[in-house]
Amino acid sequence: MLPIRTPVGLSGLTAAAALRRAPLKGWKSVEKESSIPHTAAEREAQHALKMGLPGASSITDKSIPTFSRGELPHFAGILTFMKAPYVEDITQVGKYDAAVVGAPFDGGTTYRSGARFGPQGIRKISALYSPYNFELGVDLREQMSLCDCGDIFNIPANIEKTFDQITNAVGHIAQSGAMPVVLGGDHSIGFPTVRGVAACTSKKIGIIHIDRHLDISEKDHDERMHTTPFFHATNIPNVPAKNLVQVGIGGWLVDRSAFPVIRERRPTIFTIQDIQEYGPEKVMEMALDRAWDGVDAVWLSYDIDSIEAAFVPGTGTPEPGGLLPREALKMVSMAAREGICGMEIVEVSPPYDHADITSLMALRIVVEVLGSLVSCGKMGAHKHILDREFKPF
Ligand SMILES: [Mn+2]
Repeated sequence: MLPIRTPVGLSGLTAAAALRRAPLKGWKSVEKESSIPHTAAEREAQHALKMGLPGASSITDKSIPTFSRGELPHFAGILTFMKAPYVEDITQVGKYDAAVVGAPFDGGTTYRSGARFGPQGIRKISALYSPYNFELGVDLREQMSLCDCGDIFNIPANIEKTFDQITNAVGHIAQSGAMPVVLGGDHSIGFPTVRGVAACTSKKIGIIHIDRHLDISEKDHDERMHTTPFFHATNIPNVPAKNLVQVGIGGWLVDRSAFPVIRERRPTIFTIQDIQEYGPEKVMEMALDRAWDGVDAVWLSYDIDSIEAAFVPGTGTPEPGGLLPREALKMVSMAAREGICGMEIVEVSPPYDHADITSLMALRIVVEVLGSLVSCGKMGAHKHILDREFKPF
């Protein structure tokens, strides 16, 4: 057992002594860890032995089975998101606090495709992680229940049929009470996902949209491509445009044809320069104020290309000069602390990725949101908005 260092006052100490005795956050995390149970981990280990048979007699650790089942080894296994249980029978999804679902669609892409492999890429690298986070002091396995629903059956060459499939899937999950976590897919899915959640409630929904691009044109190439989701999302009666907050915008791929719409609908737009000037925390405070103004829930739409292109090469429309990973993690964590009714992570394109770094960043965004929801007691807080029966398209 390591000794727990208690915080001390800094007055009367030399600078060097004060530094040595400063109450570092690491020790707070060490203390907090002792309050998290091991119940679910032990249950999983028992299950692994039962399903995978006891390990060879030469192995001292008797929790190791012959066939890998559950979390370990991290490089083994059939991959669901973080090896969460696969919910094959989708009528059972409501038993979980949050449900990951893949929307492997890149028919809305206007430059590099490949986002149809986004869910597979994110699931693959998700095998790396344990469910515990040191800084947040949370263990997702112990403190919430997560499942993986597999993927939505999208129609590769048909945007509109795919939109209906996505709305039906997200609406089904949302109505069950499980919080939808959608792995894209390109950003065209940002309209049908919100449409699914909005159909489960009479209440209003705001959107925090983190991206380098505005994605608010009515059409692109004559279709509802990945440059258009927020035009169509803010056409939904209970998704007001004034509660659309777009963060991280800038660069050379902002479509001028969208500006009449922007001037009319007046979403809030924070550029990267705003983030440089005010800092990510102040910007997120302002963003949350506007997104939550007069609504009952907020959806988080995260485009991985919002992050500096050097960190996320595996994406469809890279744009240098974006967020730093620490800024991105800080901002999604702040958004989650207020509670969200669901989220999507989009535009991860594994064919353009290197060493899984883009998929890893996307995974990190998702688990940062889940961890922050748990640590602030907001997991499941959105359920009060569910007051309308979802009618599938
Ligand atoms: Mn984008």
